[in-house]
Amino acid sequence: MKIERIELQQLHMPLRFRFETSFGYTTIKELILVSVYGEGEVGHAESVAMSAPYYSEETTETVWHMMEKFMIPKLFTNEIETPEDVDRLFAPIRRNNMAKAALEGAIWDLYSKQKGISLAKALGGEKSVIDVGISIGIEPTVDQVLAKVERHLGEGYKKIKVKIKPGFDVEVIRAIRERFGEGVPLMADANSAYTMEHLDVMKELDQYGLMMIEQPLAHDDIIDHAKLQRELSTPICLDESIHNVDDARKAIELGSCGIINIKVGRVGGLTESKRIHDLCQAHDIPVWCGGMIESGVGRAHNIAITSLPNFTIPGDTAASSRYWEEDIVENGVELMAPGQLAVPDSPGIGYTLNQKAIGNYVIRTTNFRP
Ligand code: OSB
Ligand code: MG
Repeated sequence: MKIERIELQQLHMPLRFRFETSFGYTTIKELILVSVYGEGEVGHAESVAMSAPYYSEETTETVWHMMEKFMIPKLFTNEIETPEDVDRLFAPIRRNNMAKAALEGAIWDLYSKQKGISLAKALGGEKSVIDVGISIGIEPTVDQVLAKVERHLGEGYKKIKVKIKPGFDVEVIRAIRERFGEGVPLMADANSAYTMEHLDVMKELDQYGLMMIEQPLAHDDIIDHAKLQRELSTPICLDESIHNVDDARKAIELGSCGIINIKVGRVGGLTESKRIHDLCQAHDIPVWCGGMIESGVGRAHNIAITSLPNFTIPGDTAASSRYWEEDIVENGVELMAPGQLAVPDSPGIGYTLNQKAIGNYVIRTTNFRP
């Protein structure tokens, strides 16, 4: 694969609603759109890092810096035959997984376009349709959460995830169960807002038949999560704590979780996502694809990885129109049936960029050449 040009574009996309989690809120999503040009094709991906280092240590600015100073130069000075070569090339660079994943993902898209196959197929995915869920943020009142749950259940989403934090947890879950019943596939995501001191709250949550509790404890912990898991019958799902396949192996070995949330950006790319998927499959640990408030480009990548067989739990890839007035892919990523997205079978990510929309959101563009 000859890489002729790499374009980075920083976009600021206003969200249709304020998305609040236990670590902060987002009203404008900053992202870096990566376009890699080679042999008449172009591959795209986006960096999912947030504006500020509260979900992970990376930010929009650190991603740009790492790509410009260290990663793009490697791509221009080494032979690349497959996306796996990119994974190997970036391995000596410590962490900075979201920066790595954005470049590696664009090269996966380019590679599958050059081969004339879908990204899903290039990754080994076989599904043509995926079930998806939705992640509902922290709202000013429990009633406002209930209104959102009602709306999104009406759209057929197959999993309802609600964000919790100390003081906004049991009450929310109880209200959802009382109003919508035991049958709703429901889970809670704490984004590391609790410690073992909150064991009583966790045990209360354990009474509500949740599909899982996501990342209750520290972002860098797998030891306390193992202790907590032994106290609960609800599976723990790890998000922030898992950065690579070795983290996943250790968490499984320790019994720190029963489920893993795979986010392509958090684990450094599609190649590593596949490794984690395969390891979890071998250990009967189901996985699902998390979300980072992506544009349609990131959504398309999420759909492709979710087409792999051990993604048996609906992920957070909701429809574009939930987030954006206008997405940066033509027609947006929209539900084909209630709670379901189609896996495109056209080459690469299967979505065309909407250049006019990109023009409305872009605040910085730089081109790099060998
Ligand atoms: O923890 O899964 C998370 C958004 C930003 C950062 C972290 C998380 C999330 C979400 C949103 O839950 C998922 C989405 O709708 O994209
Ligand atoms: Mg999470």
